Amino acid sequence: METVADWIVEFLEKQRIEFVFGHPGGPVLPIYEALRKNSNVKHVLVRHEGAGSFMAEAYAKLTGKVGVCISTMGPGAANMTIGVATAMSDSTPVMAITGQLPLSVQGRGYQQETDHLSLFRGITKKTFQLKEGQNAFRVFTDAYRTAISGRPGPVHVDIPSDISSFNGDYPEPEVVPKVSFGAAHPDLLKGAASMISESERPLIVAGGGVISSDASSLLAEFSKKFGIPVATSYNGRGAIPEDDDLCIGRIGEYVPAFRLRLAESADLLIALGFRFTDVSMEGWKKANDSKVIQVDIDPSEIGRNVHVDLGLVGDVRKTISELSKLLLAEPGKRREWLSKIKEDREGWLKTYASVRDSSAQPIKPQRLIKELSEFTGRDSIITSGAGRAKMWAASVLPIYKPRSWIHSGGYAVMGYELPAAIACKMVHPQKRVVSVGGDASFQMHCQELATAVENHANIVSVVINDLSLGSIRNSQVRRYGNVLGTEFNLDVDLSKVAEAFGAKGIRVRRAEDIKPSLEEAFRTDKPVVLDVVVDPSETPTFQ
Ligand SMILES: Cc1ncc(C[n+]2csc(CCOP(=O)(O)OP(=O)(O)O)c2C)c(N)n1
Ligand SMILES: [Mg+2]
Repeated sequence: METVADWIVEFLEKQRIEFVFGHPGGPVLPIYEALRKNSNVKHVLVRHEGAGSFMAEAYAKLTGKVGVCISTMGPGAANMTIGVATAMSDSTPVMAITGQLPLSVQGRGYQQETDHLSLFRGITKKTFQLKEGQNAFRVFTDAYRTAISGRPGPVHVDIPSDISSFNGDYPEPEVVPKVSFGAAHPDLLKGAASMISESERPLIVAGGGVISSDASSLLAEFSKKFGIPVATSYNGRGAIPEDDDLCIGRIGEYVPAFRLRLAESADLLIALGFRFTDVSMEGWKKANDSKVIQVDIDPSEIGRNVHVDLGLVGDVRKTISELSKLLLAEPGKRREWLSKIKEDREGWLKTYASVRDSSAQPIKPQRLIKELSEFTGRDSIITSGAGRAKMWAASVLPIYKPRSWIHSGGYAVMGYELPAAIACKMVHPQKRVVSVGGDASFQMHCQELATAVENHANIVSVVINDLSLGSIRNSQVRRYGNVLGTEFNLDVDLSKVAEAFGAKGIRVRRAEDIKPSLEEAFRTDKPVVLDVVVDPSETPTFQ
């Protein structure tokens, strides 16, 4: 005999989930008791359930496993929604568990009673409530399977406290295999192969689907073998190293203009798990006579935002693998197109160099990012959330590997980067993990520095401090010529905030201090906040 809660924790252990991020209240205590007894699934006590849900989301993006967050009923559940919504935007497999009143007293308006299923319905693939002790294990398994199957995404499981503490005999938990899709249909693959062979200037646009289907190394091979360059979305960053000759870089908002002109001159776009969203399409238009092949695991995404000439429904990795069998390697064929890409990129780097190396006071964010990139190198994990600060990281801080750019993606949510970095550091304590965010964003979840200190998650949090909600302030000035509600009057010394939580804080004001401060940060045996006061007039718009 064991409780449903014991079984759930054993089930998570069986799926090799190492961390559960949560903050308890009365109705989830049976689950906490089960977690206490199991030393292989570690509970991470967060200061705010929103941060817990961000950590679960980042854990899933980093590891490809399911991220689990847990809260009490009512206010805890409401706080937890933000990371779940983030997961929904980015197709991240997350399981949000809420405690609930016992079934016998539901519907009587007890303290904190909330309809959790309605609360989570619009931000999950599916919501579940465990209503019977005897079959709870089946429903829970189904919820988990839903999160990882097909196009992954978040699920919510509501657990009344009388169910979590229900005693019974349940089958041993088993590993739940991912129900995945195969490659697209062979006839369509043949069509795609002939479109690619005929194309003179093809361009692969790689989205988050390349990362989540673990297709990155295959993509790099494919691109090289057939001479097809690659551009990415925010979520596709790391699908191919950004310094690869065949990589144009991220396209869409806030990128160097040459990338957009190159995308416009392609005669064939091969979209791989790429959704042609507004942010990826900003600043450029597909040429009228260019063709589009779109591969996606979700049929509803095909043709959703642009006209598609050939849609392939299937797993991206398996589809690339099958497609490469149908194509002839002709590395010399598109020499002109490929050398133009290289030249344009090198040309842009030269023009960008002057501001990147600037020692002006106040600090130019471009200089900060350049210095930072020398410390992050090829093997770090970078997290980021929203605002101008994230644009800098998303535009000019190079990313080289899949699952090393952990970003709030489609939801573009403030407050994400710090909790996300903590989760990543807990998984990879030996790697450098750096969060890059703005001052406003940092102040949304800076309380999690305490969680970082408690868990020895020695992240480096780089705050690009312009004493404002910079990106929104910019839009206000542009549209109305005035500002309201986008400037802070109080200059909070974030380095002192860090110290109060037991982390190290360094405030940086001069360009020449950036490097020594970073050296110190990466040497320190504690989480570090680098509060970098920057020139607020700089925006991440590039020539
Ligand atoms: C939770 C949340 N609230 C509001 C917004 C809207 N928003 C986007 S960027 C931004 C300002 C961010 O300021 P900061 O973090 O300091 O970055 P900056 O733009 O100044 O570099 C705001 C308010 C958001 N994306 N997420
Ligand atoms: Mg700011």
